[in-house]
Amino acid sequence: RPNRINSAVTNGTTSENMIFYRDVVDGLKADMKHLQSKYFYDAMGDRLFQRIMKSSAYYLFNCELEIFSKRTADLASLILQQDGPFDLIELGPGDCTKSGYLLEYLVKANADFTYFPIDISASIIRYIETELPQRIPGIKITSLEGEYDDMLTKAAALSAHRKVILFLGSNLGNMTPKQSLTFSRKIRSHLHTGDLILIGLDLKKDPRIVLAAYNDKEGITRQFNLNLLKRINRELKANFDLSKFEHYPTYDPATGACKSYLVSLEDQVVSLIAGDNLEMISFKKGEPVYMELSHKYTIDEINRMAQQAGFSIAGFFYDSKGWFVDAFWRA
Ligand code: AVJ
Repeated sequence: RPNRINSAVTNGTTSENMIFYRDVVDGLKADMKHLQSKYFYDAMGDRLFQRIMKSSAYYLFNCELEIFSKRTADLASLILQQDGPFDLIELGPGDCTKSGYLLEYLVKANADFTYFPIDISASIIRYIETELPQRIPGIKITSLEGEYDDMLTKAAALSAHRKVILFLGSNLGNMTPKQSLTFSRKIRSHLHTGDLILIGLDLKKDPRIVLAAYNDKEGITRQFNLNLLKRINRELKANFDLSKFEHYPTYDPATGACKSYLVSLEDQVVSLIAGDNLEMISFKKGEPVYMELSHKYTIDEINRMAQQAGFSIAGFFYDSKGWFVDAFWRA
């Protein structure tokens, strides 16, 4: 039976709602209106992201799945190079489709480890707790429901063994390169010399391929972005009219910044309510709301980040197209 550790503020309490409210209002009152993409993942957002991963345009998932399904033994051998029990901590595991290959391999190899999935989504954590033990009998799980930062601190406090961290799916790409470096240093501060992190990052490539991944023809990514307005309507008693905003993805091949916006199609005012607070936000016709960054890197940029965060490079795994990399960094 999996253990579970929760943080107080991610239990559906009012304080969680107030944090969401403050983040949304602060973001929408800023000069450059913005929302935080971590809020995409309510139950519907989880489902839409699942559909994005199955769409042919969103190559990131297929590339990394290829690495995990075809190079499982090589990934595992890097982890098993060092002796002794270890803790395998995954940030943002989703449904473990990719990491599942590695987990299953390690369990079958009788590796002595506990799996710590960290996710902000309660439905993801529940899914992992029920499904994973059936898929991989014998796996030891302690789930951590909450934000990466808080839960990583908890995991580090709980862990008495060497650590291997998985941070897959270009999840780090949601942070700016500067924030990513800060976050990498933070992870490093929780690790001991010799500990490993396996980090999945999307590589700079033909800009048309990148842009198409965030502009699928079925319009799932469009729905994925608009769904955050729906969530705000429901949870913060707002009155966004989804038909008055349009999904606008961009990619700058020079910086590697792939950004998506929702553009207001007319002058409009939207109201939000939390407790006794009422906020009115006005939008100009053509005004963008910055929704998400999905940053793309070169190998040199990835190596530089690793070094600046206090890691050495322990190995690279590419998909056959060379579009995506899973990089092992050693503390
Ligand atoms: C889950 C954050 C890696 O940025 O590529 C997919 C989310 N956004 N399509 C990404 C996403 C639009 C995805 N990450």
